[in-house]
Amino acid sequence: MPLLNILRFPDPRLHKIAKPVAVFDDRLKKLVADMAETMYEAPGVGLAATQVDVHERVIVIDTSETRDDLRVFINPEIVWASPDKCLYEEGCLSVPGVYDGVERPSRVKARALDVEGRPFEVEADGLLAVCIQHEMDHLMGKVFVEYLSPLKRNRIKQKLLKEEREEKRQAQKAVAR
Ligand code: K1U
Ligand code: ZN
Repeated sequence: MPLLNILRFPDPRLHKIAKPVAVFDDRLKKLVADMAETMYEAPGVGLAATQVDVHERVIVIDTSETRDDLRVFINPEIVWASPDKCLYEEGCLSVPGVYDGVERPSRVKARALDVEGRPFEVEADGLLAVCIQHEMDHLMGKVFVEYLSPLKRNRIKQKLLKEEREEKRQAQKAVAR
């Protein structure tokens, strides 16, 4: 199965709002399988369809240490969030090499459909709660750096643009050889 290309901040496509999934067919199963493979290979603990330029409400998450507990959330909603917050050092596959603290509700209850269209609910805390909220932000076109100060965000943007220019330069050099 092919690995999918992960969009990098500040790509404007990361700010598109995802639409609900309406059809639960083999195309959706293939998208989920490709997203899971891409997340495991990256490696990451989550991936939202927005990050692979598919603007539908699909998330994959595996926060287990053994990397064998894939969770798939189609059309997820947060139905309850705790009033207590926690600060977690977040990362993002679309913002490689950058980790920073984000404060979010420490526990959430999410409702979603599985890949067959069956509804389920999950109550989450710890990394799973952080990850569900982080991935659901992606579906709304929000990247975690938007919680940081404009100064930090701009520094991250310039750093990633510089890295992208350097990668393109190296690729052109390799073609010219
Ligand atoms: O959405 C993404 O880009 C995935 C992101 C999820 C996430 C991680 C940490 C806090 C909030 C959200 C990542 O997976 S970043 C990579 C990462 O944290 C990790 C990778 C391998 C093992 C353990 C963690
Ligand atoms: Zn992310």
